[in-house]
Amino acid sequence: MRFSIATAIALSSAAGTLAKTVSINVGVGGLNFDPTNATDVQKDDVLQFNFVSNNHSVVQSTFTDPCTQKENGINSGFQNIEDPNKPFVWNVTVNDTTPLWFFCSQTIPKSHCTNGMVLAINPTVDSTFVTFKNKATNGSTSTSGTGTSGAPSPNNTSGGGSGNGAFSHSAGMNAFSLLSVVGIAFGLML
Ligand SMILES: *[C@@H]1O[C@H](CO)[C@@H](O)[C@H](O)[C@H]1NC(C)=O
Ligand SMILES: *[C@@H]1O[C@H](CO)[C@@H](O)[C@H](O)[C@H]1NC(C)=O
Ligand SMILES: *[C@@H]1O[C@H](CO)[C@@H](O)[C@H](O)[C@H]1NC(C)=O
Ligand SMILES: *[C@@H]1O[C@H](CO)[C@@H](O)[C@H](O)[C@H]1NC(C)=O
Ligand SMILES: *[C@@H]1O[C@H](CO)[C@@H](O)[C@H](O)[C@H]1NC(C)=O
Ligand SMILES: *[C@@H]1O[C@H](CO)[C@@H](O)[C@H](O)[C@H]1NC(C)=O
Ligand SMILES: *[C@@H]1O[C@H](CO)[C@@H](O)[C@H](O)[C@H]1NC(C)=O
Ligand SMILES: [Cu+2]
Repeated sequence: MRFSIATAIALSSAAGTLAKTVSINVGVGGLNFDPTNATDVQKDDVLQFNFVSNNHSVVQSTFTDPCTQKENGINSGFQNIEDPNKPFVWNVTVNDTTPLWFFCSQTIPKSHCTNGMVLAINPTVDSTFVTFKNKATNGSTSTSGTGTSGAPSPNNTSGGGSGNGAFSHSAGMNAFSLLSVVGIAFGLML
C-alpha cells in the first residue's frame, strides 16, 4: 500500500479542518471547571465534559447573569458520580463561535456558581472570563478551592485524580495529525 503525495496532501488539509475535541473536567479537586475557559473553539468542535466526582451539572447561562440558566440553554442535569472509575461524559457540539457561558447549578450545601464554578467558551476582550467569574461571585475573592460538597469526605475530593488520568483526551486526534504529517513526509520521499 502506497501513500501518494496527493493522498498525503488531502489528508493534511482534512486534518486542518477536522473538528477537535476540547476536554473539560467538571469539579475535579474543587469547585471549578478545568480548564476554566477555552478559546479558538470552532464550529463542529466538541466540548467533552468529564464528570468524575461529586454531584455537579453543566448549565448554559449568559454573560450578564452567570448563575441563571439561559432560556432554552443546554443543561447536563445533575450527575452524581459514585465511582470515579465510572465517569459520566457529556459531549456537546459547538455550532458557531459566539461565546458560550456555563455554570454548575448545584446549591447544596452551598452554591457552586457563586463560589466560582463557571466556564467560558470563546470569551472576548469585551466579555472576559475574569469579568464573568467576578459577576458570578459578586467580586468575592474567597477561595473557591477545596470546599466541595456532596463528596464522601473533603479529603477525598481529589480522588478523581486516578479517574482523571483515565481520560484519553484527544489522543485520537493527535495520532491522526501525526499520521498525516508522516503521510506527507512519506509521500514526498516517493
Ligand atoms: C483561560 O484558560 C487558559 C488555559 O486554557 C489559562 O491559561 C488562563 O489562565 C485562563 N484564563 C483565566 C482568566 O483563568
Ligand atoms: C444531586 O444534586 C441535586 C441538586 O441538589 C439533588 O436534587 C439530587 O438529589 C442529588 N443527587 C444525589 C444522588 O444525591
Ligand atoms: C465523546 O467524544 C469523544 C471524542 O470525540 C468520543 O471518544 C466519545 O466516545 C464521546 N462520548 C460520548 C458519550 O458520546
Ligand atoms: C448544537 O446543535 C446540536 C444539534 O441541534 C445540539 O444538540 C447542541 O446542543 C448545540 N450546541 C450548543 C452549544 O448549543
Ligand atoms: C454584592 O456585593 C456588594 C458589595 O460587596 C453587596 O453590597 C451586595 O449586597 C452583593 N450582592 C449580592 C447579591 O450578594
Ligand atoms: C482530612 O484530613 C485531615 C488531616 O489529613 C484531618 O485532620 C481531617 O479531619 C480530615 N477530614 C475529614 C472530613 O476526613
Ligand atoms: C476516602 O474514600 C475511601 C473510599 O472511597 C475510604 O476508604 C477512605 O477512608 C476515605 N478517606 C478519607 C480520609 O475519608
Ligand atoms: Cu458543582
